[in-house]
Amino acid sequence: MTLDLFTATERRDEPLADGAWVLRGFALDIGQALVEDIHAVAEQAPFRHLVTPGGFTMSVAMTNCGQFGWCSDRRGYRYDQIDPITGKPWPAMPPRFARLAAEAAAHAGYPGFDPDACLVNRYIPGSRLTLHQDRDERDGTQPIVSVSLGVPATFQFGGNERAGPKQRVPLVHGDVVVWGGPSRLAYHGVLPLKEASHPLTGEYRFNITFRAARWKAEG
Ligand code: MD3
Ligand code: FE
Repeated sequence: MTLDLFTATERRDEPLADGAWVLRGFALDIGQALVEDIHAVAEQAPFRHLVTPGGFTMSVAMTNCGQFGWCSDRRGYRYDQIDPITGKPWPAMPPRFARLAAEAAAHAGYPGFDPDACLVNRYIPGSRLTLHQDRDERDGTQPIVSVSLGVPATFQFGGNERAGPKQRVPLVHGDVVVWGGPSRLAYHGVLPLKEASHPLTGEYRFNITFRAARWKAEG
């Protein structure tokens, strides 16, 4: 038998910070189905590399499903009901996604989570997310739920100020993290992905984040 140090095999809840939990292995049993759902979403709304307002092209490729999709370009960050590439609404949120998000949030103490936005991130070796806050969502009482699939990554988690101390948290296939309450506006990022291979995703890491954007067009 080969010992695989990267694959969680059991479910376990780990406190991360005030209001934030790592639910190890929470999505493990539906991991393959989630990856298939991602491919189906990407067939309708292709992965693309967004440009930041500062003019940098992101190393992480992104797409969305659900009512609202997170978008970035030279004009800024926003949520949009229309995919700027296809000109069509984002694909519907797969029922399995919505179920998982609500179950994980309830498990972590946030009952009634009803996300209207789902951002799907795709990492290749070297892709990273620099330290940032997720502050484009209007309902600060709702958590964010994130699901990690495929190749493992190191997540960086800080406090409510950019300069504060940071924890490093390994996230592997099937891990779910719920961020709410006092942690909702914490700075966070993902270190450059290392080269590795996962049986379900090859060299890729996928991360799905569920959000209550509650965006209104009038700003
Ligand atoms: C902590 N994605 O898409 S998910 C993002 O792994 C993003 O792709 C990362 O950060 C990824 O914005 C990390 C974990 C995450 C998401 C939202 C948070 C952590 C968070 C909001 C507040 C605090
Ligand atoms: Fe984020």
